[in-house]
Amino acid sequence: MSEKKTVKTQKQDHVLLLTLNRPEALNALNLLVYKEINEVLDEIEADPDVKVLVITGEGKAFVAGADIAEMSGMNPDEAYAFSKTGQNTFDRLEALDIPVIAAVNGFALGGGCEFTMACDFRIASTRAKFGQPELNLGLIPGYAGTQRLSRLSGLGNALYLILTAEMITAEDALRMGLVQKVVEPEQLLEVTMQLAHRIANNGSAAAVKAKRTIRDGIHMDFMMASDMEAQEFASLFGDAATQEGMKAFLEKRKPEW
Ligand code: CO8
Repeated sequence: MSEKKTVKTQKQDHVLLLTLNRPEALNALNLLVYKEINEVLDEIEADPDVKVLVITGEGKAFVAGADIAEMSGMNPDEAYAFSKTGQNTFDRLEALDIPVIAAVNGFALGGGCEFTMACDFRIASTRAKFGQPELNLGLIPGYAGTQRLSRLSGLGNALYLILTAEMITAEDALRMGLVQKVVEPEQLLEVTMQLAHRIANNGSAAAVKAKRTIRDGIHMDFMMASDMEAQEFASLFGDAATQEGMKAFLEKRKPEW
């Protein structure tokens, strides 16, 4: 991976760890950060050896939102373009073949909370804080937070968080279904990387198909989506790893992948 100013990457076996690295501004999202995240996504798409992406933040924030300093001078056309830059980047994360896990180390506010929601699931440190504080700035979420939050946490929680602009703890986020697991800060990366390695080593073709089937299916009618599932399920029977997975179970041994 090439050298970047606002993000760092580190590859461990088949897992790529992407660290947002602008701690002096609490990893706030500006155009350079988006450009560099997109460069990393280009590199991931060109490297079949990367099977899971983990994203975290340097310092006390995951991401404290869109960069308010950069945003404050924008006219409506520029604000629309900035919103679309964020939306397109997060849509790309969702559309990435491989699973993406957010390891939420600290503040995940506004665009930061929206960023975590575009990842496939979220593991949070007890220090993490979530919120959509845009109303405090006279704004509404602009990176599809109005849509993803209600899908992940339900309509009442989305309306509550966006209308009150309240900052909530990781435990509250867990209760709302916004995060899947809460761990002590010193365990965050260890636990998340273990999960990532487990997914990477567990028949990665199946992980890609599982993500795609769930992500595409949510936008479809139930009958069409379940038929797509049957087709994707069946297509794995041509895969050597699938045959090995079932054979190993019957032979009471671990699969050799
Ligand atoms: N943008 C730019 N700089 C930021 C941001 C941000 N979102 N958040 C923090 N910073 C900067 C601070 O200005 C400060 O810089 P400096 O040291 O130069 O003064 C530095 O980071 C450290 O921050 P604090 O001193 O404020 O740290 P605290 O620990 O006291 O407070 C908080 C931490 C509570 C997280 C506080 O920084 C805060 O409230 N930040 C803003 C949170 C926020 O409102 N986020 C939402 C932003 S809006 C948004 O995300 C909309 C997304 C959709 C955009 C659509 C495009 C148009």
